[in-house]
Amino acid sequence: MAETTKATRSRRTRGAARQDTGASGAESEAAARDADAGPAGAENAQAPAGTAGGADADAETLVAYYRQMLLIRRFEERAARAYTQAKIGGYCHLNLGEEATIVGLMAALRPTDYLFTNYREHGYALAKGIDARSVMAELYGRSTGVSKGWGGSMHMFDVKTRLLGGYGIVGGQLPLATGAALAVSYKGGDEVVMCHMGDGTAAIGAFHESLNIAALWNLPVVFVVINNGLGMGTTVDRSAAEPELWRRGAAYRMESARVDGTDVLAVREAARTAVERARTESKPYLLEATSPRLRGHSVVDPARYRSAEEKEALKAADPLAAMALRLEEAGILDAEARDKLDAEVTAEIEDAAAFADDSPHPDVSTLFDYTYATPVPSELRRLPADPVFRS
Ligand SMILES: Cc1ncc(C[n+]2csc(CCOP(=O)(O)OP(=O)(O)O)c2C)c(N)n1
Repeated sequence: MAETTKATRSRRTRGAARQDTGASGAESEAAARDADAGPAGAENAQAPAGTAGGADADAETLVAYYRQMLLIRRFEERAARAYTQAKIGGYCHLNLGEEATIVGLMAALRPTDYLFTNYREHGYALAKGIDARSVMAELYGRSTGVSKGWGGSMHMFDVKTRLLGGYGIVGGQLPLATGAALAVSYKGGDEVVMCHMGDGTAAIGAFHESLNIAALWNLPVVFVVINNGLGMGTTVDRSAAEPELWRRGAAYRMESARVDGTDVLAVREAARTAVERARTESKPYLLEATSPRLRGHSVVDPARYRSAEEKEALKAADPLAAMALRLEEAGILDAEARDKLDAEVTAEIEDAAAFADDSPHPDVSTLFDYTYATPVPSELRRLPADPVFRS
C-alpha cells in the first residue's frame, strides 16, 4: 500500500520505526523485549491517583489554571440557564465537574497541536483558546459563533486554534483523529493529535479499530478517555468487561495510564508524558482521567438514576472547590481574591451571553454553504407551505 509505505518513511524521520520491518540494533532488541512481555506488557503504568505525581507549578500558573477552570464552570452554568430560556436549541452537554481534566490536558498541548472531542466540548473550546463570545454565540446558533452558528453545541470547529470538532456520533471522532495523526506523520510534522472521548466510547468498534491502526502505524495521537462513570445513565461497571479502561491499551501494546482527573497538575503531568511520547517517538498513548459529571448527561437529564448518597458524594468530588481550597491553604489565593476573580469571570461570561443574544442568526441563503451536499433545494423534504427554501 503506497500510503502506508510513505507514512512509514515519514515516521522513520521521527525515529519511531520499532514495529517496522527492518528495525535495527537497539530498536530490534526493544521490540523483542516488548514481545516477551506479552500483550499486557510492562509499558503500561498506572499513575498514582489523587496526587500531582510530583508535579509543581508557580503561584501565577496555579491561579491561571484556577481562572480557566472557573471560566468553564461559569460558562456552563450560564449555558444551562440560557437553555432553559430557550436561547439554545438542540442538544447541550456540559463539562461541569470536568474542569480540572480539561485545563490539565490543554496545558500539555502546544497551540499547533490538534484536538478532536466528542459533543461535550464547550470547556475544551474555551481552554484551547477560543473566546467565550464565539463559543456562546455558537450555542445560540448565531453567525458570530465559532462555526458561524451552523454547528451548535456539539459541532464546533476552528482551524485557527486547531480544534477539529466537536462530534455528535459516539466514537465518530476517533477514526478522524487517527487519520489526522496519519496526515501529520505522512508530512513529517511534529504536531500531536489529542482525541477526547467518554468512557462509553471505549466500547465502540471505532475505538478498537483506531487504537489498533494507531499502534500498528506508530501514529502521534493521544487518546484520552474521560471516565465520569456513566454513559448517559449506564455505569461503566455494567457496560465494560474491563472497567479500568486504561488497561485496554495493553491489547494494542500501547502505553497507557490512569490519572485522577480532579487534580489539574496530575492531569497536566500525565498528559505531558503522553504528548511527549507521541511527539518525540511518534507513539500513540491511551490516557484515562477519572472525573465526576456533576449533573445529568445533558441539560435536559435530571439524573434520577442517581441515589441520594451518590448525589451527596458528588458534592465532595467538585474539583473547582478542591482547587480553591488548595490555593487558599497554600496562601496563594484567599477568599477575597477568589471572589474578585469570580466577579471578573462572571462579567466575562455575561458579556459573552449578551454578545450572543445581540448577534444575528445566519442568513438562510448560507444553509448549504458548509455541507457536502449540493445546494439543490429538496422539494420532497419540505413541509407543505414551508417557505424556507423559496427566495
Ligand atoms: C453511535 C451512537 N450511538 C448512540 C448515541 C447516543 N448517545 C449519545 S451520548 C451517549 C453516551 C456516551 O457516553 P460517553 O462516551 O461515556 O460520553 P459522555 O457523555 O459521558 O461524555 C450515547 C449512547 C450516539 N450519539 N451515537
